[in-house]
Amino acid sequence: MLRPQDSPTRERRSLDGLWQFRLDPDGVGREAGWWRGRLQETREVPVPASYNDLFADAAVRDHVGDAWYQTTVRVPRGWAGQRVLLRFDAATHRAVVWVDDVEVTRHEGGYTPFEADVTAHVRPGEPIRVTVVVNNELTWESVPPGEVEETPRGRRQVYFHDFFNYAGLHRSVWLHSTPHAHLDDVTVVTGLAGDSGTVEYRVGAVGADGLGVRAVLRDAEGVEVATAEGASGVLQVAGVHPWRPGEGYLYDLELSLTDGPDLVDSYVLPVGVRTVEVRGQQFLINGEPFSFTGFGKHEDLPVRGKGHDDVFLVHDAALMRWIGANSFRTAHYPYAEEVLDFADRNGIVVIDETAAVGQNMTLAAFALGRPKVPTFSAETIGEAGHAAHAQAIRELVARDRNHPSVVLWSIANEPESDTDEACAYFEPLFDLTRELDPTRPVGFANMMFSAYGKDRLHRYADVVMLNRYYGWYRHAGDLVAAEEALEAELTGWATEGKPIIVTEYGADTVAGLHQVTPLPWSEEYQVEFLEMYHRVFDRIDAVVGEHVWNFADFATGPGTSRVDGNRKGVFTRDRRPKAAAHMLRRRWRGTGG
Ligand code: BDP
Repeated sequence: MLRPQDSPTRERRSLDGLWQFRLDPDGVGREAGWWRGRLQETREVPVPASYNDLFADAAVRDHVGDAWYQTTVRVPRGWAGQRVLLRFDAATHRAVVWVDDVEVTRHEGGYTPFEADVTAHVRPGEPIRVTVVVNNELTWESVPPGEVEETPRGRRQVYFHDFFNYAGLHRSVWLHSTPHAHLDDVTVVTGLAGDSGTVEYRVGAVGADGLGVRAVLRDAEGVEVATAEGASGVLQVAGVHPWRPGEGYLYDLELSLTDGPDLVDSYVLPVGVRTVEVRGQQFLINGEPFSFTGFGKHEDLPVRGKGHDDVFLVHDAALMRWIGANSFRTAHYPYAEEVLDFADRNGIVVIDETAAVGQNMTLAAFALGRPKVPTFSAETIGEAGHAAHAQAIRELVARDRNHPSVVLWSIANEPESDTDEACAYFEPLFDLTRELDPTRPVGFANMMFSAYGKDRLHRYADVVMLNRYYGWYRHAGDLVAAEEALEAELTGWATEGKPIIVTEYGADTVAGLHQVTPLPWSEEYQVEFLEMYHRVFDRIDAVVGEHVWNFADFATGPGTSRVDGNRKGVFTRDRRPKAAAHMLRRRWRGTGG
């Protein structure tokens, strides 16, 4: 599936804006066929956005079940004779889509795109009614997992991860056109040898029997640097300008489907020429050791929830540059593609994560005070959950494999990782990821309960990724004991011969809370906590990455350990710096101020 784009042969029309919206708390709309006509008793909601925080109404915020969206759009008159597609960049967590009275597609998984060929159901120049039912329920079969409880007060969603279950149409919706004979897939793999580069490409095409494929690579000035013919090939780039951290140099790969002298279809893919490799305990980008500085982030904003927003895309990146962050992890789900495009153009390094979070029932029992159930079993995360996880990996890799900014796949966050069941569950998922993309290392973020000596999954991973909270969930307020424990554990991990990225370390901090003697929740404690980690990191060569948890405060479900959400942000939710931001800036930029 190629993204919508305007090219000499393709056009797109955005469906973003205000849509009609109706919650379906009793779950009657599917039976009643609400897509068959104008949706009744609606209010307007913006797309893209989560619906939860738009109306000061707990029934909307905490809704469990179906939510209906509807809009109309006129198919451009000029699209006669073209294929017409309806594309959703995401619908969280699943959706069914109708064009007028016809179901055109359904999709499971809240953070990857899907589309339907609607050519047979539209007439160029005429309007269509687009109806979508978006369902936000998390179950043992979904990624992430959850459980819907029936209570006397209605249905309640329980989930095992630490961020609010925002739902809705979080990303853009498009109507777009392609020719009938068309390119439908492209993969590039890049290489570097001295000052020459290679761009290996492979395209898929439909209805293209007897047609030719031509590939033209242009540099950032638009100068043609290499050409090739055929559905696959290797372009040689003499005097290559590599993509590198801090400098997002991109070429354009123009792919054309041709019929003799005639252009049938055309698609342009930005390409960064770079290599990634794990060698010993180093993480190499373009053959040079790379150290990750930055954050685990979230897609999370006041009012918008997880709705993608270009304003905060630009602002967050500016704050990351200000502080000296060279990278981030898409905790805990694939982010909007606009975010990766921006990272590509700006040389920001990305650890790309699936939505597999909360697969740890020991942690859930501890955090939610629930009886412990097995994580991986026929009654909990079983075959269906595993299949959904595999599909989530397939869709993530298919969507993001051509982004130079993405250097590492994270296939899960803090899963159970110390049991036979976890090994049986994860080994095939690591294999699958490598089969889908042999060019990037693969890992998962390990949780403290499976500390060094206990974890059994790291043997499948190329990089050790650790989320650690010594000084917070353990040894809270005692940074001396925390420092000893952290160093002892990291020293153990360092003997594994793999690079270590500390993918989370952080302390909840209420902005404006100050203490003379640093105590948890104060700005001073956050500073001293992070400084303690840095002392330890600097003593262990295998540590090649530090990602503070979190870039900004973010919304969570209710709970006694959260005050208006998770406060481990180095910035507040509205992006004001806490004292730790200035400390990190001194460390990461080496500016002394
Ligand atoms: C880790 C999780 C992250 C949480 C964080 C925390 O990976 O999602 O928000 O801890 O507790 O367990 O702040």
